[in-house]
Amino acid sequence: QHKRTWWKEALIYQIYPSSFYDSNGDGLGDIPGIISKLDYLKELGVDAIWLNPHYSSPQCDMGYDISDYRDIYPPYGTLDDCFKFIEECHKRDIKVLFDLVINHCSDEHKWFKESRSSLDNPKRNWFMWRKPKGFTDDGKPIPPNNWRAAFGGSVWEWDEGTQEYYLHLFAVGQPDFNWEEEEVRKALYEEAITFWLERGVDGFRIDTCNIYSKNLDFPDAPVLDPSATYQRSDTLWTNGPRLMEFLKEMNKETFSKYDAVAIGEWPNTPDITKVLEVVSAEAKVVDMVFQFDHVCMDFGKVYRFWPREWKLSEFKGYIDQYQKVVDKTDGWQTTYLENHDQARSVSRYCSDAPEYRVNSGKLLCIFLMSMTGSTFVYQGQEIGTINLPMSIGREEYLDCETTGFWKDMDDYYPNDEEAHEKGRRGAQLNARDHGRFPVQWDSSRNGGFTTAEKPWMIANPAYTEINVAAQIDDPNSVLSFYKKMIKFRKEKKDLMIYGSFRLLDLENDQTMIYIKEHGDSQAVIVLNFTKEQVAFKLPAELKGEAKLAISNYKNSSLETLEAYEGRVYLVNA
Ligand code: TEU
Repeated sequence: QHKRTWWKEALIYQIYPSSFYDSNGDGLGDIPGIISKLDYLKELGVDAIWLNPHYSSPQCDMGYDISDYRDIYPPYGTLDDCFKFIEECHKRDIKVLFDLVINHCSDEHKWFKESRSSLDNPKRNWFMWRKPKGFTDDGKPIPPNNWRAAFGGSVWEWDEGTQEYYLHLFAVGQPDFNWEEEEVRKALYEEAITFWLERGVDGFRIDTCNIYSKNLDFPDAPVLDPSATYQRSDTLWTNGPRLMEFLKEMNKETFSKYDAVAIGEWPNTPDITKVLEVVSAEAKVVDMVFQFDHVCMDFGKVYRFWPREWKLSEFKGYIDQYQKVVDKTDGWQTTYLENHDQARSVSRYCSDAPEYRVNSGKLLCIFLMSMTGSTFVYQGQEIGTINLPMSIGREEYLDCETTGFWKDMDDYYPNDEEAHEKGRRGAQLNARDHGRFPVQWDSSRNGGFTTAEKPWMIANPAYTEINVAAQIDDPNSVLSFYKKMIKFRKEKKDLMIYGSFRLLDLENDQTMIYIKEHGDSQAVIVLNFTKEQVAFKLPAELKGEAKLAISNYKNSSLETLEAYEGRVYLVNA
């Protein structure tokens, strides 16, 4: 059913260039810094690297605002450094995936500058320009609809020069392309994709893959927050009418010609049949997608930072759905718990208290490495790093999503201390900043990330205890556990990577127990997501004797699971 390919079996490691390793002491990570750590990654068991945007950019959204697709952000290095990075990865048999950001570019990209220069510029239609809905009594333009941008304010930015609005679903500095124009699509395929495939890149992680096709009516969003001028609207921009057509065309014109892998970001699509249309091998849209339900379940329905309680059963329900994609069809799936847009998984799904965090990190590692599909690990996850502490000040949060949200709160709730407190708390739990601080290499100043006095963003003070140097030779560390599990996953790939998945305890809010199966062999995975001891019994219907293969505790009792204990039993394997 599933043709075996490198990307299905690959352990894909995500690198955020600004925070991985600083080789020249300017406080910002860089490409030579990444190259210097490739042996570390090889040793960990990494097969492919997904590199977050490293292109020329004014950095209003950490490189997701690209001003030249064919060049490098100078503080990260030169084009030659980048080619050397590709070469050094390939030398070690590590594949290279770049980030593909083509829903929007930077407002400093030459295409946008041309487009905004006049109403009759040949590139005017390359972006989404619209007339105002009208004017207020005192002559101010009214935007075409009430959509709130992902980073706050309206999605429409007024252009004085040409007296029209342009659309930016994200930051003001990230104008959306007009994908309706064939010329735009062709230019993007050429400059953003083929250019890099010609230079040896093995595939792409495709940013905001399901929002290229817009609903051109731009209907108003329902009012979720009566105090706000602009309303949450992301479900209105996803999965638009021409999306499949665009993606199939892109695949045909680019990836398929180079046998490159395409991994799409795919939020707002809980309906698994919709996901199947995209990842089915036959459909030739993309190879796999990142679904979002399990990383959004604690976000508020109105704002990300108005948090919600979540339950393990909810999490398991999503995972169960995702796993069905691979089980029942020719489609492929991804598993991830962290990336640069998310808080740290130990803090979020388990516990980062000093007495629990090591076992929490290992438990989540067992979970990840036993999921069918391709597995992603984000930098720092392999050492079980945790969120920034609750005590850090508001000024340390640099991400435009966090600061944009706070600005909206200041505008909409100027005197409401409770609303502000709720928002602050939400950011402490879930700001993207937690996914962006420097990697903790050792216990020296700033975690050994840079020789500069100050890194570009605050280092997590936890570096004194949680760091690579302290873990690398310790057989009981989270890092050693990752190495072991990554190896185990590959050795048992029929079960772990390709095996079928059956969840046994959907309703249980303490444990997650599932069986992986391939032919006669089985693996039983048992995870206790709580601080409590939990009674436990091996499932009765196994095909033979279950032997304990992996555990994050030295001594496991048959009837009880300890706090955050995780185990893998093998049957006939
Ligand atoms: O993210 C798009 C996305 O769907 C969201 O998860 C987004 O990160 C936001 O936090 C919603 O709450 C991608 C990138 O991963 C992100 O870093 C970029 O900021 C964004 O696209 C724009 O390019």
